[in-house]
Amino acid sequence: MAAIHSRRSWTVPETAATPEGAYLERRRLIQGAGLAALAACLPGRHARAEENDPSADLYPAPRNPAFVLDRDITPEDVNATYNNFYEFGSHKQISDEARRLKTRPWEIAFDGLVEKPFVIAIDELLAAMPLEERLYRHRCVEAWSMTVPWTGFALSRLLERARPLASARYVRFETFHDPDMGRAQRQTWYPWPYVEGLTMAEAANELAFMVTGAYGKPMVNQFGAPLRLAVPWKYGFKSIKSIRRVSFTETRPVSFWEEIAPSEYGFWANVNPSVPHPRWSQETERVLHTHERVPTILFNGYGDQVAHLYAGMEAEQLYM
Ligand SMILES: Nc1nc2c(c(=O)[nH]1)N[C@H]1C(S)=C(S)[C@@H](COP(=O)(O)O)O[C@H]1N2
Ligand SMILES: [Mo]
Repeated sequence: MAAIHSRRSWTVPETAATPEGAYLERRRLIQGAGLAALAACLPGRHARAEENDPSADLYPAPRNPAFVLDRDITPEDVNATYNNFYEFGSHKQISDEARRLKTRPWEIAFDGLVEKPFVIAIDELLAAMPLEERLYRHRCVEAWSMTVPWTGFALSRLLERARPLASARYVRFETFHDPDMGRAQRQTWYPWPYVEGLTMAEAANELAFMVTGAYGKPMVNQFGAPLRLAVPWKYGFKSIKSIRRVSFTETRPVSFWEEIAPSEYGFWANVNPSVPHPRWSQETERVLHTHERVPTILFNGYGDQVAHLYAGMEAEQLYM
């Protein structure tokens, strides 16, 4: 991610930044002679996290055929070793560090404008929700993209359970704040914890998905276990990971990236190839596993489902 000009390498777009170079270099190394053994053990190492997961029996969940795609699924090992999760470091290779994320016990608090605030343990929530698999596109604001088989449940189901008041206009999500676990949270210049938000209408949209698993298993830590959001028509930073708190508010929440750089990362952040980021074009995206550049599509291809949410809102900065 890129934010403030005066700060180190993460100030440049992903396509020009060192992490991609480091990633390619690492894959070359792994593929190289003598290191084949390392490559062979990588998937196992990343799979280990979910072995003891108490929800493992819930997977795989049936695939919902309404959410299939025209693109190949990003291979799991590629996706699981190229992540944005700033709590564990401001680069893409955080998967090892993310093993420090302790996903049990894990409670999620519901508060703000609700009939009655409550806290629920993740396994109780999982038992109450009908899990399904959906193939989703994901477009990062840094202009790379991937395709993932997420497992989870519609955010609208969670809203039913939370019982927000009619006065609620926004839903605000908050990640953990624990600098012993997410050691990059010791970087005090970031406005921790990571926060994101949606309007109630966006949250109620069929596409808004609460993710609990990926690739037919409980999610590995680096994907944002045990509960993350997926709003595939918006830039990836809206899809907040490792959610601990869900609040209903009357005023618009200020999200993590909006707080850091409001002229670059807004509240709406809907994907639009014809609205450039202030420092780079959004016309194309790099497909994570093929390295191919392909055109970016308005609302990341989900316009039929979501364009109506923004009718008459031209005065808003809908696309950044
Ligand atoms: N808590 C938290 N959530 C987060 C982030 C983060 O740094 N912290 N990064 C966001 C960004 S910029 C992207 S592109 C996606 C990346 O998801 P992935 O690592 O599963 O590809 O997570 C989003 N959610
Ligand atoms: Mo992103």
